[in-house]
Amino acid sequence: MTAFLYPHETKTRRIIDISGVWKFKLDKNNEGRDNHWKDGLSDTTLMAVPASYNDISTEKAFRDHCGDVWYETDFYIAEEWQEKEVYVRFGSATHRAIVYVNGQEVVSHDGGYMPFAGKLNDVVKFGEKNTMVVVVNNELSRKTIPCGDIVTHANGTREVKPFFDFFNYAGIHRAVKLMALPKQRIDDINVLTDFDQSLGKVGYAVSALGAGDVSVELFDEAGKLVAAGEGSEGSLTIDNVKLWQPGNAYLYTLQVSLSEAGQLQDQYPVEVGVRTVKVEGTRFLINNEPFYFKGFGKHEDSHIHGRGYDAALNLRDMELLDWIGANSIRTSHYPYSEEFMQLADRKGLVVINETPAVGQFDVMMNFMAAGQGGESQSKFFERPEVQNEGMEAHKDAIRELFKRDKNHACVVMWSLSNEPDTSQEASDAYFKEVFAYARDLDPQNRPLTFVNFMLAPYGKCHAHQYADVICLNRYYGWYMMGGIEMDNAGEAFAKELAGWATENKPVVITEYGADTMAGIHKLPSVQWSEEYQCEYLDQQHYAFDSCPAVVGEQMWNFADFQTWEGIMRVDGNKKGAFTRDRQPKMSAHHLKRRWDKIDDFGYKA
Ligand code: GCB
Repeated sequence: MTAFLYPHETKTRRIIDISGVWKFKLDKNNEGRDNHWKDGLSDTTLMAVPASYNDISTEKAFRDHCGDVWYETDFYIAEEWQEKEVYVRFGSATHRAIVYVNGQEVVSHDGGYMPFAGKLNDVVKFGEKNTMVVVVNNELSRKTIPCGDIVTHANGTREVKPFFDFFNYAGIHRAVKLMALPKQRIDDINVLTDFDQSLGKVGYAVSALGAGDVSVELFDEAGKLVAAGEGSEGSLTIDNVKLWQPGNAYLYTLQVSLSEAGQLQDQYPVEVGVRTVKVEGTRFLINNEPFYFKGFGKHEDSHIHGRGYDAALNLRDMELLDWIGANSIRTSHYPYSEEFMQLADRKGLVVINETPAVGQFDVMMNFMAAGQGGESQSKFFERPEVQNEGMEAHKDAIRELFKRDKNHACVVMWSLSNEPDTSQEASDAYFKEVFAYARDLDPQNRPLTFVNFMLAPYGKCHAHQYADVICLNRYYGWYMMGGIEMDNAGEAFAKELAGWATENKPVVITEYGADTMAGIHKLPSVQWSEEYQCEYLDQQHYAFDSCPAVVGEQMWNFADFQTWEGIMRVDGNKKGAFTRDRQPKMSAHHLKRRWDKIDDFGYKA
């Protein structure tokens, strides 16, 4: 768990952020591992950490690199830290990394969106300069999560072909921190909240490394102590509880302490929003009230930074979500930074938290096939490599995501995969196992879902029976029935929804959208114009409003974002309500007018 508790400084924990500008080298000939680059790099250039490395250089070789890249930095560890356990912690490195300190491996990690930490005590020189070298690899296969392939061209160039519609940004995407932790320490904390009228309940379970007695104190936002308890498990009560509500967050702080013989060994705080989540029939209940999701599927994506963490961008996005009347997002198509999740808790933004399982459908340009429907050409889930190594990677991704994010009040549902090819019979056994695995992992037992695509419309999906909520990505009026046919898109969509409604489960439309170039205006409208995007939205909203089982609409996408280059994408996917630099298209104003009239309970004025 050392990596999974967020690196907060407390009375007992010291954190130093060593992000910045590091040395960098592309491994163009794939020779670094054999030639011991782990011991130190020569002929380097510079690279920002955190950031994707792809969009910083002017060379194509950087942007389109396939394989390893290497980073190096120097750091000191204070002599006083000798008494502590010292770690280096990466918020994420995409998609896998090995970290060497003074030439020795301290940690390796697979999976591009999760934290990991390596212990340094035995490899560092305290009080002196140490060198860290990190090799990061961006390759994808059918066995990795997310999925993709590598093709080798006639001239020998290797290319990563993602089975997904976003740029395969890579590098050290989140902050790198040194941590000095007590040897006897808090290792993991689970919270489970409930309430009965004005009485709030916070159940907790703490596990520790080493001996010690656990005690907890619960503080309100003003810093006033509202409850306290002893022991590693228990339940606290709060009089006149202030609930965590969508758009109106309230966060208590659970201060966990570990002491031995009256001496404090470790202390760690967890922010706790008191709320409940439940699915009942076709309703999605937050705090026992039906909730209506309004918002977007997003990406962590911006100019120059790529997928690198950007605090200013995250705040701007929160402002825009608030302005437009959104109450929710999906972390399409991978877990977002821990800092983003903290902001969502703070702002009352409801989150469908998605694993990086995307591209479980091995057709290039599969977004076209996915949107248009028809017969699947893919045999993805029949492949032994998918059923074995792929399944294991998927389970790892689920387990790590749940571990990292389980205590966030903002998380109301887990999405286990985006658009897997569930039109195949073989997907049934696969998802039966994946859902069974995930069921036991969340202490809060939140609803589980995956996101269904158009190749498995109502009546043809082999996995929805395992999901608590039906999530649908649909493009009626764009990939199908586009142009002059768009006038009938709403009716066609409504017809499919009427089928799903018979499942007696809530339905959330997790994607619907039309590519739109900001600044193109056409009367009458044509595809790609701002007018068309607004008319398209009207068709979709007509369908949603016709179906009482629909409890949410998350437009694709919040903002324009970068994709692989190709004949279908003009400098990226342009389905944003906002441009990539976060300015509104006409559709943003259009959505705002609708969403301002729909409250969080779905009441449409
Ligand atoms: C989808 C995918 C998303 C794509 C989108 C599109 O179904 O889930 O990743 O970007 O369609 O715009 O085609």
